[in-house]
Amino acid sequence: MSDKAYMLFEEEQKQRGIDLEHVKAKLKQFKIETPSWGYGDSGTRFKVFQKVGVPRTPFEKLEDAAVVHRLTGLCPSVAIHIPWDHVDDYGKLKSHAESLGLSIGAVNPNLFQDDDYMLGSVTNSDPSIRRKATDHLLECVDIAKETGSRDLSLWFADGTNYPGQGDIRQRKHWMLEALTEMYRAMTADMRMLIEYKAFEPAFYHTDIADWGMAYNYAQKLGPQAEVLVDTGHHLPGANIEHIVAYLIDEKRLGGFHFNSYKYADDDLIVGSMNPYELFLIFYQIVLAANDADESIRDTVEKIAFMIDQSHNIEQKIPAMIRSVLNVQTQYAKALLINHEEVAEAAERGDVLGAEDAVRRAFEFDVTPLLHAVREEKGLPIDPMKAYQASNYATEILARGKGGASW
Ligand code: AOS
Ligand code: ZN
Ligand code: ZN
Ligand code: ZN
Repeated sequence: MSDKAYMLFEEEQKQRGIDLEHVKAKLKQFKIETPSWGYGDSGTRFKVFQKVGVPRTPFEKLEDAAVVHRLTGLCPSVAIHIPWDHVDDYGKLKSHAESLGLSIGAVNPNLFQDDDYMLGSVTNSDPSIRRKATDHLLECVDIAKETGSRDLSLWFADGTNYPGQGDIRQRKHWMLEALTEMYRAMTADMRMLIEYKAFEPAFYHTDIADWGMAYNYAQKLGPQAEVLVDTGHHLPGANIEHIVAYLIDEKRLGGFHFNSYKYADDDLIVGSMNPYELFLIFYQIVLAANDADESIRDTVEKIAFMIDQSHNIEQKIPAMIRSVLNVQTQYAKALLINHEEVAEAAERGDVLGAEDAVRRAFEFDVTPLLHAVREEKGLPIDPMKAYQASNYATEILARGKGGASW
């Protein structure tokens, strides 16, 4: 991309009243956490395809994540999943991350892959299973202390497949009991991010099925508990950006799991199916980031932007690069919204004018802007191409087949 393209872009944005220096500064600060599990083999309930070159250990997953960060400048932290990323010495994992220019991000307990949890983990009617599940939550708090992680992200597969299978209200109490125990074990600088999901693997009821339930738990627990919005976890037609705005306003939006969906929790590459929705989510975030109320700005500041995808047929590393670039692109577009123009149109009752002021930002080609940002940060202007031109993809083939899988 030539300087000329950027100059034209700059001129056009200036005329619209957009301060590109501010936009660039925002883009340079932007961070997206990638998940360790996104680098391993994963798939569907039908088949997990084993790829050659997939990381064999949590250490190698970090090495792949470091490549994504080196090429995009966007991903300095990596979420871990326990026990998928179990190591004997988490201090060692932390220093390995640091030696690669990374840090360990959110710690995700896994309460869905043990036979004991078939009828529930923290909501199981068997007290010894509930104890085991809660102990795992506490173990994850300890791991977070060792890895220096701020966030604990919780997703529970708990639910039932048939009416009568479980006592919904009793399970609600057990859920709160376990969360309370974990909450009390957290240090003052930790956050509990509570994820919700409409269905799957449970198909009748899920114990934390929507944002309202997650929000209710967070409120009962205290200010260190917040809601995590996974974009794939809603029933069709849900207005995710409304949920986002609502939770920001309540100061309970802790973070995102980004991915794309066509039907349900499809875990496809974020921005590949519904980029406009992603843009509208960022519209709400950018709007709140400029709020007069400092506590709202503070909430936005602390949002953990994370990827949660399952790359079944894609090559893992380029899939992750594509994902974070897609997020960056929609964020960049949202930064081009002229909020005064939107507000003035809305004030006049000019519905079409307001919609136009929002949509127009989406229609800009932000390539010159992103190239400029990358150039100024000393990054390759096209990280996908840079990855393909590197030897990394061939070097990792030496790892062979049968690496880490979920
Ligand atoms: C599951 O549907 C959730 O999105 C969780 O965040 C889960 O822990 C993650 O996807 C890893 O499988
Ligand atoms: Zn998720
Ligand atoms: Zn999910
Ligand atoms: Zn998902």
